[in-house]
Amino acid sequence: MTVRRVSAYKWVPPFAQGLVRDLRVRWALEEAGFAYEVDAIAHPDRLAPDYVAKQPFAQVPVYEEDDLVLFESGAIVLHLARQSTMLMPSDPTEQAHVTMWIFAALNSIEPCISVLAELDLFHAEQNWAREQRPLAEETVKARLQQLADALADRDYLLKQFSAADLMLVSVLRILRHTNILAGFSTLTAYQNRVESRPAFKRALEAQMNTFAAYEP
Ligand SMILES: N[C@@H](CCC(=O)N[C@@H](CS)C(=O)NCC(=O)O)C(=O)O
Repeated sequence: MTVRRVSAYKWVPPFAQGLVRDLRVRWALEEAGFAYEVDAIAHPDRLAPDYVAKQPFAQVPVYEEDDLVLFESGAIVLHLARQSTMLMPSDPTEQAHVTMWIFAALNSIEPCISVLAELDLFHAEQNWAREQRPLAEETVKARLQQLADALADRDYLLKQFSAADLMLVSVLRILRHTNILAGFSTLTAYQNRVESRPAFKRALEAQMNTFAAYEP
């Protein structure tokens, strides 16, 4: 039987709980119905040589599937999507579209959202961050408007839920410390629709349970 393992932190501060990127992998595994084990590491242990040998940037998640070792949540979710029609349809055109939207989420949307989140969550007291914030917020809003226009009145990016929605909503969640998404009713309805999936709830609960079980 295939053994699947995901690395995750034993604990992170509340601002990061529910956002750590192992959530994307847990969610994909839940959607696919694949059982998995969690390799919970203390934050400093990401720097240990045996961990860096698996994840050269000292981050979570690492995904292990028998002898295969993968890092990068996008690559891991795509790998899982190739194994389950719950995540990616079998039609080649639709598969190409899932891949395209995963890249769009990670490469065209996440970067500007991450800039804003880093200003707000790590540097809010710095003058340089206060100066940069208006432009950072404007950039995010412009990109979200383009996304809302592209999504239009569709329930999902493709005809049905796919790994593309999983990744896009995982990225939109990074804005939860702001009220920016509330300005885009199409996107909040979309996020609520995707997050109401039982597989998402199970994945989120599993990540949060790891933190709750932590004893320093
Ligand atoms: N591009 C990577 C990013 C992974 C990442 O940023 N992981 C964070 C947690 S969400 C991390 O472990 N950062 C190291 C740290 O906390 O210092 C991916 O999508 O897998």
